[in-house]
Amino acid sequence: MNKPFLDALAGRPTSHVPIWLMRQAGRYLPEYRALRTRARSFLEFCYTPDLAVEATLQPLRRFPLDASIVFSDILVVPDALGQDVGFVEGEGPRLQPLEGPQALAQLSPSRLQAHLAPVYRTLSEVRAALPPQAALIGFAGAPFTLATYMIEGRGGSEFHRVKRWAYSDPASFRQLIDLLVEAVSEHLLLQIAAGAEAVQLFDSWAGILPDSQLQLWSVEPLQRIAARIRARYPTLPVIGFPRAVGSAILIYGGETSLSALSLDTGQCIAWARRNLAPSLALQGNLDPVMLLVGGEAMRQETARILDSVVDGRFVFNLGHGVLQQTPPDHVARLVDQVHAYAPGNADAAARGDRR
Ligand code: 1CP
Repeated sequence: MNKPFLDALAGRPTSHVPIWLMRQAGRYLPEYRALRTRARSFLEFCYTPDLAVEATLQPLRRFPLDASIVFSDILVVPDALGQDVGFVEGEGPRLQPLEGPQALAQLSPSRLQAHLAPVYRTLSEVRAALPPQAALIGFAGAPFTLATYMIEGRGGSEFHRVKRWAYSDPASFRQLIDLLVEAVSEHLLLQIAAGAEAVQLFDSWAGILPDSQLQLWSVEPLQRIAARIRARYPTLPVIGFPRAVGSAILIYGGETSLSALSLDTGQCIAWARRNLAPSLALQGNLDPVMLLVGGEAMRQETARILDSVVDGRFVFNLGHGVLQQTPPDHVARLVDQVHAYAPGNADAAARGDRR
């Protein structure tokens, strides 16, 4: 059976605009919150295939989504490298921060495959259980975003530590990025071997860097990882999500061997489409707060996004992850509206009519 998500990424015609949502699994679903109580820690949850398979499939049971993303986290890579990683309930990740270049010696890439074996098992079990139209996405954090968590110890701060390291000692920062390019490439190749049909690289913190540094620490690492995947799997879609980089998104389109770019909420899809290579697929970019609000505001904004896409290489998504307070019913309406859309028939799509 044809998978609309894979067809759209490859530029083949599809019966409808495909849709999946970043963070489509997780706390906004009551069944996830119930399942979550069965593991003591979030990492233990991620490393228990029975639980991770179920969490991956939960959104697919509710909504006719075109893709599922394996339930895991970007921070399983630093964990597999031997860094101390934990998650504080309601707050987010906490890592024992890397204190300087001497800490690099403590990271051991050789245990990655064994440590992450449960993630690969989860992928192969999900692949066997997916509805026929749905594709399976594997993912990893991009090297710069992982380095940010590894050096800062958490997300969402001022990011002075990671920037100071990168700007003042680029040689040792490069060692860390190179190590992460290797680890992330290996992790993605193993996910593909286990059944992932596309992969997405989350560079969630790329937007904190000025353009000159972006090239070094975000664009080039993504390019190297994509090239490694291409060498083994020439047609497998590699999606990049460099968040909050503004007009620098053009650098990613020009110089990486990425097959698609996922646009954050601040990007204009029509502008990106005009200025990026036609062979590059786009994904995005409804504001997650629109999904949370729902109703007429969401309907109009969704119709606007759909109408601004002029060719078929498009996958509907959010500009960032589903927010925890999102009513699941809003997701159902969004998926219906996107699936009902036919170009030039925005009104029917807006009513959620099925074709
Ligand atoms: O128990 C819980 O609900 C913990 C919350 C949670 C969940 C559901 C975390 C902690 N991670 C996840 C799963 C997850 N994380 C998935 C799979 C689920 C799905 O998409 O359906 C994915 C793809 C991620 C990716 C991820 N983790 C990113 C990249 C995307 C983004 O949001 O920018 C990042 C930055 C993380 C780190 C992380 N892990 C967890 C949280 C709360 C965070 C973000 C914290 C921060 O803002 O720093």
